[in-house]
Amino acid sequence: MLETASGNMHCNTAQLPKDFVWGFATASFQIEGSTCTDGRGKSIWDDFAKQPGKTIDGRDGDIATDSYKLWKEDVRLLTEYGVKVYRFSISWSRIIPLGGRDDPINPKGIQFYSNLINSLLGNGITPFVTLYHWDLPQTLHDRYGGWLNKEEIIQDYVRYAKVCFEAFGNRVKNWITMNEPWCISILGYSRGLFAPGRSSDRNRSLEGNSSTEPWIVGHSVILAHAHAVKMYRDEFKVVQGGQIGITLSGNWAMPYNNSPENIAAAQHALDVAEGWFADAIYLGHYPDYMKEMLGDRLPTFTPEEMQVVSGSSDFYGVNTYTTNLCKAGGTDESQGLVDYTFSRPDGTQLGTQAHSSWLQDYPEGFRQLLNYIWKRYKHPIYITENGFSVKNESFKSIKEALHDTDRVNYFRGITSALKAAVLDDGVDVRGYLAWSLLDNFEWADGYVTRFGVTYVDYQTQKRYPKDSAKFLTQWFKDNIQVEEGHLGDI
Ligand code: PNW
Repeated sequence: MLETASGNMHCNTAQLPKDFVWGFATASFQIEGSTCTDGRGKSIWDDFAKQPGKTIDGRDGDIATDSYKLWKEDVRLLTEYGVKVYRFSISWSRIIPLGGRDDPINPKGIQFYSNLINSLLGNGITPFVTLYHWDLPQTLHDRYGGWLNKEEIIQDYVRYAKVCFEAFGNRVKNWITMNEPWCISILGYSRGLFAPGRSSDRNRSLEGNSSTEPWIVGHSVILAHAHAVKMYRDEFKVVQGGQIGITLSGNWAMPYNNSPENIAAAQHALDVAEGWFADAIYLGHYPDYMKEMLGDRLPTFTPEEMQVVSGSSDFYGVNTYTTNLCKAGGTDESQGLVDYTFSRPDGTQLGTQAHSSWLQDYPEGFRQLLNYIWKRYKHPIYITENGFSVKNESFKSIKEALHDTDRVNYFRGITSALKAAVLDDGVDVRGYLAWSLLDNFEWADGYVTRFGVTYVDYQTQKRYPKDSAKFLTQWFKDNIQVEEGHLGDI
């Protein structure tokens, strides 16, 4: 009936298993707006985005896609697209405006997410909930330095997580503790591009130390994650029965050419981009290469801490967008002293260039990454983000932008690579979430860079499905087995 890339004609084996889930992802600060509504406290992104020069278009997150008000419209879109799951994040400072373990809980914040969750479930959509997608309560940063203060932040994060499990855990069965610790640490505390914007570069920031702070922050994030997971497993899992894990950034790294240095460089790039967190969490230690590179600037885990960290994720959540060609000899520790390029030795480009400078389309790298993660970490994989920003989409008319051919091509390549990884290579991928449901606040890029499968007209906040939304809807309809299959395993 259906034919796969490998030419398999059997109906069922040509499709992803019936419990494979797909949907879209968003994050609180990127879509909600209403930053001063119903008792929400400030996050570190509120004022950061307002400082001159922090976002490309000088715009902030005060309105975003207005989803705090328009969330029913978002759920309607999800229903129209026929998704099985939706990944969103909770704004910590809506739940606990001042953030800390002794600070009051905001019932209106709880109510907002509770309504959203009920509405999703009522429409047959399973929520995947991220607890932390970069919007640290401002107060915690001001009080004690936020992620720089391990002892304090662990306790405050664990209490916040507990409040969420108590309030939503009867209905939410899929928890993601953290989104992309690499970005939290490197972009926030080394390059200074993301809040809180700390860096050794004094043109960028009056405070910060790029050679020490990112590694301290990464360490705190791992420990806060691990303690929250321990608490979930000890106090909630038996009754609530959900799963909990972490989401890591994971672009594929490919040697620039066959030279031994560049082959080693590609592994070094993976050791820092993924291994920093994944080796600690799934394998029980930091990568040797990081210890070598950083010496005593890399914090160490006590045996008691490692006890909590090791095995602290039920699955591997991966956010992946592109592939980097890797050349040895760079000076950037956050990339493992590796230079990245998209230009092959013969001068050709790896793939189609996105609006984001760091992103080109290369689906074969996606398949290789999935194989690498599965073989090395041996945990079920959820792709928690994957997507493409079409070049100059913001400068096109709406009508033109809706025909997002480069994004459709991107998803066409990715979906076929996904199918090959699952069906031909045997990689245990359980779900796929595209980034993003909507065009939204793209952090330091402001609103210029668009990742949505739905166009948002920021003048009216009207939403318009792009061709890519239709493509994904149709593809997953065609490529996941249906329950009432004639060959069903009843
Ligand atoms: C992710 N890179 O960040 C984030 O989780 C989203 O909030 C964001 O909107 C999305 O990707 C698109 O940027 C990334 O340098 C940041 O490869 C940087 C990279 C990848 C993802």
